[in-house]
Amino acid sequence: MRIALALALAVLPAPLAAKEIVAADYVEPTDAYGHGALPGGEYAGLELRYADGSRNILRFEAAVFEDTAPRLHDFDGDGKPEVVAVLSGFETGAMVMIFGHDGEAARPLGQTAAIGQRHRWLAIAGIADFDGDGVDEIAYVDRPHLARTLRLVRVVLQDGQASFTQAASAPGLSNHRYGAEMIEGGVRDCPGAAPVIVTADAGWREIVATRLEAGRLVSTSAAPYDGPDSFAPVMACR
Ligand SMILES: [Ca+2]
Ligand SMILES: [Ca+2]
Repeated sequence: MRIALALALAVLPAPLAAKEIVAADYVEPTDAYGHGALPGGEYAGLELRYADGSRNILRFEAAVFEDTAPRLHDFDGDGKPEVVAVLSGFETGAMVMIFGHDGEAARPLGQTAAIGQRHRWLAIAGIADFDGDGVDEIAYVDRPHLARTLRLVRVVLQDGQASFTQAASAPGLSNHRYGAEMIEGGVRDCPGAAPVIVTADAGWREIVATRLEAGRLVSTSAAPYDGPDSFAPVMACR
């Protein structure tokens, strides 16, 4: 049995080397989805650019990218980044999706469950290892204008597949005002300190710092909210 398996593997073609992603951008702005929560923030395509100078564009049927910018992050520690984007299905609303290059093509490696309803969005705050266990989490606000729930999702990337499990969640937080062009706040990741998610409270009166402690999200008020610029001192490393 073992010998047969070895022979079968021997005749497979050698895998092509995965292309190294060096940049990503949303392209082809569209109003096909017509949500408008993020002005100018709905796109038909995600362009990936590679170290060898080549590029390609990924598109989906009945879905658009709805986000400010894709993020490069290395989830499996091989030194090469994957790409994190927000895709909104016309019927299902937003989901977090991770992309990589498998040697033959760029493709989705996995995605979170969609929110489940058209024109329901999520805004990513940042990506870090919030509890220091060596597995990275993505922090995002689920429906920043409605549910206003911060979610931390653990991402395991193995054998080219990304799997997602919710690590923690906390209500009463937001990082996007309906109709604003930017996601506000983010993740403060300073040397020698656990990463902190920085958002507003649900009513946009305060800036709130949230940490993962013993598996729970713990929030503290950091400063009054007084416009997008008021996040800067809270985001800075001290
Ligand atoms: Ca990687
Ligand atoms: Ca972690």
